[in-house]
Amino acid sequence: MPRVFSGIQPTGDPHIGNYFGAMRNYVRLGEEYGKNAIYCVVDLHAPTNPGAYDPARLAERTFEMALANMASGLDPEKVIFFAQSHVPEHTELGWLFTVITPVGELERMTQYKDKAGKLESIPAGLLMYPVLQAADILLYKADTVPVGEDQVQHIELTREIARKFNASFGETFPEPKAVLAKDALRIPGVDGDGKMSKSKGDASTLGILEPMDSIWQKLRVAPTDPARVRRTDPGDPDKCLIGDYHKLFSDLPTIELVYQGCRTAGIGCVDCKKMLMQGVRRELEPLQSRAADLRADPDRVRDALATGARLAREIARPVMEEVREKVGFLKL
Ligand code: AQP
Repeated sequence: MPRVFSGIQPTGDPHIGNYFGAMRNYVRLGEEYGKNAIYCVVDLHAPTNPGAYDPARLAERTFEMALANMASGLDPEKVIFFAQSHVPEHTELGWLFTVITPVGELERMTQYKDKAGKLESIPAGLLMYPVLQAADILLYKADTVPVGEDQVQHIELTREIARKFNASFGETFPEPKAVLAKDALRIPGVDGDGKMSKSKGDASTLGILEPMDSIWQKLRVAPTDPARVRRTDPGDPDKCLIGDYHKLFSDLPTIELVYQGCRTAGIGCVDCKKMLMQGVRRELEPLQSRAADLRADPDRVRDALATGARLAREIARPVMEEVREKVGFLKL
């Protein structure tokens, strides 16, 4: 039976990269797959980000990430939605996968190299992250994984782990494929320094729950095409992150207007940013209003996660029974 799985880390406030790159696809596929769409706040992964992990804030961040997904349109009554640490089968399967995964494969992972390169002491968990991620997906025998482009290499490794497990212990897992949001492959940070990323901190991100005036303050000073020095210089909107953001937030006539205006110096960068802000408001204000409703009634979020964990375990338990038997554990 076709099944979707994806997870999001509670490592900070969800941003427009997470939203356009992944969260909107969760909602779309949820409509299609119903209870065969399984989504999870992957709180067991969060401590592998030493810079972004604070035990005093993990529970709150897990709650906030769940709330943000529900405010974005994820309906926990239609799909299965839970927190990873509430389903202990994830770690059990993850451990078994460490046994069949070569360390060399893990050391090749781009995200590992980026993150490990900034650390003096590298936790083993950072290296093992994609192994646990493979367990997250395969525990539900999911074959479809909506993610941003940065995760494609991890999904390829998941396929390899599935192949290896099947070859060693008999046909058990499907080889899942990544589903990308084609219009939002790798959204740049608002500071102009590479990919927008939670763990890079507030200066990189535009939060989907961030107040509008704070978003505007970041957009106001955001870098634009560096070749456009004066208002009268023509610019290249394809080399400008404001141009990229317009493609996410603005309607087609506005995109055509600002792209043409930029190329002919008919529109200044501040006006271009103000027009972008109209699209930002249109997209995020309703979402933020739903978030405020949920915050006023936090049990809606907690109850949804509790039900989700129960439903997830109903799928996970028999899969683990099958796995335990195949790998040869003593059955009592
Ligand atoms: N900038 C981005 N553009 C498009 N998609 C993105 N995603 C993240 N950043 C962008 C997608 O969001 C989903 C959830 O991400 P995650 O929380 O699992 O971790 P991540 O990919 O590592 O995202 P961050 O924001 O960069 O988090 P940190 O800093 O904690 O590592 C994923 O599907 C991801 O592809």
